[in-house]
Amino acid sequence: MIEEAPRPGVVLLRLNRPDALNALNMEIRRELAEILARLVDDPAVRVVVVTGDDKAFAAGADIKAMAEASPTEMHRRGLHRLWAAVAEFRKPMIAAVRGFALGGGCELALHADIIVAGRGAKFGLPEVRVGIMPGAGGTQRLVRAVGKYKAMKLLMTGEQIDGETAERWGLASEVVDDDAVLERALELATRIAAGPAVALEHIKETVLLGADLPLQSALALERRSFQLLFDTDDQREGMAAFIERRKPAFKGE
Ligand code: DAK
Repeated sequence: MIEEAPRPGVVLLRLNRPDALNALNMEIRRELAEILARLVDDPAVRVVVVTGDDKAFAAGADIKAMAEASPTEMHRRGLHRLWAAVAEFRKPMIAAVRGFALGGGCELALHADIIVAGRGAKFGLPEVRVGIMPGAGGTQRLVRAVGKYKAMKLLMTGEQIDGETAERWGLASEVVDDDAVLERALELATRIAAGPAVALEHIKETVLLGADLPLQSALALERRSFQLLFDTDDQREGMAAFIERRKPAFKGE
C-alpha cells in the first residue's frame, strides 16, 4: 500500500500489487486495516481516497491464496475483522476506480461513500465463476445500490459492467475519462476536507445506519445528530460566515 498526502487533510491510499491486478492478499488487507485504524483517529486527516492503478482498482480476493483453504482456515484468517476497519471508518472515503473492481475489489469500492469511476472501469462480482459467492457485503451493499434485478444479474452471471453503466445504475457517483479519475476524486476530497468534519461524520453515520432502520427511527436518529451539531464551533462559524457574507473557515471542531 502506498500512502500519500496529496492535499491538505486528504490521504491517498494506492493498492500496490500490480503483478496480481491488486488482488487482496492477507498482507494488503492487514495493511489497509491498520492504516485506516490509524487515520480514523488522526484529526488532521479529513478524507481518504482509495485507488489502485490504471489496470485495476483490485481484481478481488487473492484466489491463489484461498484455493486450498478449509472452512476452519478461512475462519482463522478472520477476514471479517479486517473488513470491519473499512466498514467502521467514520470519515468520508472516496474510491477512485480505474480498471477492474471485481469481487472483493468491488466490495471495497462499495464501502466508499463516493465512487468516481473511469469510463473503462470494470465492476463485477464474479465469485460465482469460481464456485463461491461474495463474502464482504457484496450481496447486501450491491442490492442497496442498484436494486434487486440488476444486482442479481451481476451476482448470478459474474458479468462485468463498465464505468458508464455503473454510473447509470447508481453504482458510481460520477463517471469521467480514465485519466481524469484520480484528479476528480482528489478535487472532491479537497472540497470535502475543507468542510465541517463533525457534520460530515454525522452525515455518513446517519445515512448508513438510517438505511437499515424503520423510517421513524431513522428520522429520530437524524434529528438527534442534527441537534448535536449545534454543539460544534463549525456550526457557529458556518452560520456566522453566511450572515457576514464570507467563506466559512471550518476547523473540524
Ligand atoms: N487472485 C489472484 N491472482 C489474480 C487475481 C485474483 N483475484 N486476479 C488476477 N490475478 C493475477 C493473474 O493470476 C495473473 O497472474 P500471473 O498468472 O501473471 O502470475 C495476473 O494477475 C494478471 O491477470 P490475468 O493474466 O488474468 O489478466 P487478464 O487481463 O487476462 O484478466 C481478469 C483480468 C481480472 C479478468 C482476470 O485476472 C480475472 O478473472 N481475475 C479474477 C477475478 C475474480 O474472480 N475475482 C473475484 C475473486 S473472489 C471474504 C470476503 C471477500 C472475499 C472472500 C472472502 N471473507 C470475509 C471471508 C472475496 C472473494 C473474491 O473476491
